[in-house]
Amino acid sequence: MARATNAELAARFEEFADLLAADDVAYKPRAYRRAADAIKAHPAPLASAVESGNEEILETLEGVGDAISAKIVEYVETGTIEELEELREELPVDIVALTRVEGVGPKTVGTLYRELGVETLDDLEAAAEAGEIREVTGFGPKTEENILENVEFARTVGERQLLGEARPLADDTLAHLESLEAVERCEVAGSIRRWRETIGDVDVLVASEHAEAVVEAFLEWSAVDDEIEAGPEKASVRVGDVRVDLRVVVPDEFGSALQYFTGSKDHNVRLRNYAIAREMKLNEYGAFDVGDVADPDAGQRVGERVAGETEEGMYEALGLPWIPPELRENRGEIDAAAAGRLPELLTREDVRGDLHTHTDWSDGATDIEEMVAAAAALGYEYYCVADHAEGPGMVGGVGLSETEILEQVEEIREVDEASEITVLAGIEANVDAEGDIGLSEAVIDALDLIVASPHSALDQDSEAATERLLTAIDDPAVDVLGHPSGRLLNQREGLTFDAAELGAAAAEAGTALEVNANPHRLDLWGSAVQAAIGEGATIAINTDAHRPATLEFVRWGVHTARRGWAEPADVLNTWELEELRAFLH
Ligand code: DGT
Ligand code: CA
Ligand code: CA
Ligand code: ZN
Repeated sequence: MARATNAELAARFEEFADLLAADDVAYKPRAYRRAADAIKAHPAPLASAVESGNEEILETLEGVGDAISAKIVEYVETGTIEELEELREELPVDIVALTRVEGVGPKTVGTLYRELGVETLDDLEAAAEAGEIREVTGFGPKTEENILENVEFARTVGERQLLGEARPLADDTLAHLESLEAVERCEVAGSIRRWRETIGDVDVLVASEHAEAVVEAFLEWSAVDDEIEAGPEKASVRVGDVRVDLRVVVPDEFGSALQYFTGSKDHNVRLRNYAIAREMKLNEYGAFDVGDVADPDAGQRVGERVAGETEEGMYEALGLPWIPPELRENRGEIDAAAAGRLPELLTREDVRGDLHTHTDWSDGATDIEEMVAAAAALGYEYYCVADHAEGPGMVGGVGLSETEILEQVEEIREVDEASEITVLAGIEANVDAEGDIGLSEAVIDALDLIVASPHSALDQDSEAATERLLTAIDDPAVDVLGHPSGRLLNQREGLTFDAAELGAAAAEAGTALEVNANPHRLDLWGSAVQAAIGEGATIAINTDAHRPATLEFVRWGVHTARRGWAEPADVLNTWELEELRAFLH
């Protein structure tokens, strides 16, 4: 048995908490969830500590006492927790899948199991379709409708990893491989090289004359939890929840393999057809001139090999410039390359500031000064504090009242005076279901920048959502429409709309559309950014940071904007301060 990772341990306690909640047990679920959070956040593998007799470390975790620590030890030593097994027998429901349906929590799962025998997503869908759910006490037609709308989405999520989680792992994998003598070159491929917002698996490509030695060293890497499969030139392993595929090729074929395994599949299909029309043949082994070949399909290596060692060479063989991986989604990049009109994509160095960030005035972790100091350390020229205003979607006193906003503006002005960078006074207002932001003229006048974001009624239909967002875009007070869809990757689909329509309105109104760089959001996303800037819209790449460290989320935002073909001029926060000021309300 492979050693349990912290992620795996945490998942067990989350399941435990959900099953207890489904069983209507009080208090315990919350305790188990807290323990799961502490386990996840712990920097070193707890299982190794337990195995080497350092069980005391468990009790230092927040929310972990004798009982939970005994269960951790039990799981590490036996691979199961007896109490959890009993609970699973008592409640044989696929709690993880069922609770992925928006609006369905553990308690609902418990009720629907007891009343209707619902155990799986299929059972849930069947019960909703048969109209059985509305008959259960406490449920109604609205719940049933919700379930029918969201069950399909729940089926597709949960299987993919967030870019923000998988990319650091990919970077670690590269660092490990680069340290090996046998490795001449290595690169990530697949969706992670294209910076897709979610990742099915991590693909890694190595150039080496000694494939078996590379595979062996890969399998022995200490981060590997499980071997999935292995052969002489490739291997697949599991690291935490992520599958990593390694492929080793000879250096002479590295470029063609990299091009092939980067995808996307649609890009490759289009590129191969482009090649065929030019009497060329393209595959993972190279680019081949097949002009003089009777049957180009006779084998993989027919014709004269003209490229393959480098990826640039592969595109060059077709008369094309190299195409950045973020663009390889078959959204017009091959035609643009052929016409010499590829965008000059922005880079992180182009970003001069962050326009949507939080402090402990609302739900951030630290004060204004600390956030500003962190922004200055990143080399930013300007920085906007945009804490939450009170309003729809803000609960538990998180949002600031108008009086508090005006107080905060004064403090921001003081910090600005003392700071080497320009600090702008902003707010994150709430776009209500009708598109109104609910701020008085006095407050609007006192602020430099207003981000307006939807935080409530995120299950509106497309028509209502579009009208709502267009109203906010057209509001002269609004400078940036924050996380326009309100989606949470793997959790919530959010509002749906035609991004070109929003983009056209935003261009007209002089409102920027946000690419929220939080890896759980990435909202807007590549295709939406492309559609919006195609209509002349300006975007803003903001981290929505709630603590200094997450200002680094800008990395995910920049690559997401690149997936949307963004050039520096398309991005508000690459502009000089004076240009930015002229754009604001
Ligand atoms: P993922 O892992 O689901 O996030 O997406 P990808 O794009 O990483 O897909 P993956 O891991 O299945 O394969 C990596 C790349 O290899 C893919 O982007 C294109 C290439 N590839 C794999 N299988 C095929 C195939 O059957 N046909 C073509 N044209 N390309 C393929
Ligand atoms: Ca992949
Ligand atoms: Ca793969
Ligand atoms: Zn926010």
